[in-house]
Amino acid sequence: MSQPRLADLVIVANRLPVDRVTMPDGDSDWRRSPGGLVSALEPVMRAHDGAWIGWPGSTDDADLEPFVEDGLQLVPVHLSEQEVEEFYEGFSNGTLWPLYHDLVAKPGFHREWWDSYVRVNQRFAERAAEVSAEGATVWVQDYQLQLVPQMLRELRPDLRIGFYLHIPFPPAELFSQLPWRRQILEGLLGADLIGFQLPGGAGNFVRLVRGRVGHKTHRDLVYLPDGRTVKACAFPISIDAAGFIELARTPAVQDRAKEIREALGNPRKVFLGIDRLDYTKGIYPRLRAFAELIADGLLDVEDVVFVQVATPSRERVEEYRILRDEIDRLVGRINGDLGRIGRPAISYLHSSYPREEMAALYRAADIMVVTPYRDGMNLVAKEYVACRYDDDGALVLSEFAGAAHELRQAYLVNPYDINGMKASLMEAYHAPPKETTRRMRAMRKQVVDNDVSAWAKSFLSALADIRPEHGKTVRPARGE
Ligand code: GDG
Repeated sequence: MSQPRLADLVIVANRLPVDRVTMPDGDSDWRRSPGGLVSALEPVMRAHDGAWIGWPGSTDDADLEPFVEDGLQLVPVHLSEQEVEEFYEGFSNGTLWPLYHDLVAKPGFHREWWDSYVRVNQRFAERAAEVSAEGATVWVQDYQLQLVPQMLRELRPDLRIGFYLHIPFPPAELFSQLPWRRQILEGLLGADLIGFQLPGGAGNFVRLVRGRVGHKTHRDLVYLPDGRTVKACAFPISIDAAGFIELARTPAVQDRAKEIREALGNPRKVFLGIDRLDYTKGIYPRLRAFAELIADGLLDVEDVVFVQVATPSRERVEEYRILRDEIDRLVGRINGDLGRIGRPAISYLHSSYPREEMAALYRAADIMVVTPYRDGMNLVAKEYVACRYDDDGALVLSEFAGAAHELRQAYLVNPYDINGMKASLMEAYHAPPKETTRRMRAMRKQVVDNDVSAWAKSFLSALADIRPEHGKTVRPARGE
């Protein structure tokens, strides 16, 4: 394999920030995926000659060499079909995902999945070791790669290593079910700084390290026997707020928002849900609550509609197939029972859309409904808030989403409490404009003041501060 240039900043994530697209002439090319992580890290990546290590998303790319796309240096890690099944769909999404989300579904514990997780993490660590310059900063992302920090430290003790977990970190009572709990904790402790969405996750981690690994801890610090100190604290992630506001203000998006409302029959109020079709997102109870309000006669399909976008996700994992069938059946039953000609109660879209269409949907919706059973943050809630540049609209938000800790002025709900959700949906529906404006203004200030670039800067500068004696520091340059 050809050697890429050595980089001072290396991002290690399960996926590369690009998708393969097939051109009209049949050739294939790469297109940048629109995620907030890429836009947040792009300026700092450019300033520090950064590299991004990740899986290109298909198993056909075994011989793919490192390449440069749109100025970003990308280093592919190959996964075989079996590794996709065991490491990605298996251990990552069939074991860790449900375990870290309050056991909303039952995790599978399979030794061959774990073996594959170890092997793939080792491969990522080796790639990171190869492309990092002396004293470089390496930032490992998310639950698929929790062993990489320690594996990488063994290969390259000179590196400064950060880790960020995008999903919740569970309490000891749940985490302790994991047969490989100690290996995961030790894997993470290879990092100098471990970032979580919320202080609660950081606290869970430190308590577990004290109890299960036996290291000394004090507040957010862990003291290792080799003299290293590891810091574990919260860095709530955010969105490219300015980018969303700019997009929402474009005439094309505004026109499209009008068009969407017209296509829906110009209802008095549009309710909206946008989620990956995932069992953690609480799509089922939210649609039930809305349907009951119609059945109770408190809402009328002549006045309201619920638009639910469910982006296809992890479709080869059994639980996700079951969920899809459940939601299909529920929507069919609700529309069959409660809809009228040209007036379905729920307009259900199982599809993904370009960013412009997402912004138009956010602009078209009067009430955004985000009701996960458990969610690390939930960026959809923040995107909706950013797009409401005239301070109107209401957000109904689960108290179990990380975002609820910042968006205190949302209508907060417990997704397990259908009656409570019905009451909050009605409160948001009847709220006078003065009230919704007051709430939205406060939430918008929160999102605009704490955007994703502030998140990346604060993580990287905390990482630079931990081992100041250590080689070059990667600090975002001013004005980025
Ligand atoms: C994980 C954690 C944490 C969705 N459908 C389309 C589309 N999206 C975009 C949204 C949003 C993102 O995907 C989803 O982010 P969420 O935060 O809502 O949820 P997860 O995917 O579960 O993300 C979560 C996050 O990581 C970041 O740390 O907040 O808690 O679970 O940006 O806009 N984008 C486009 N078309 C779609 O159809 N273009």
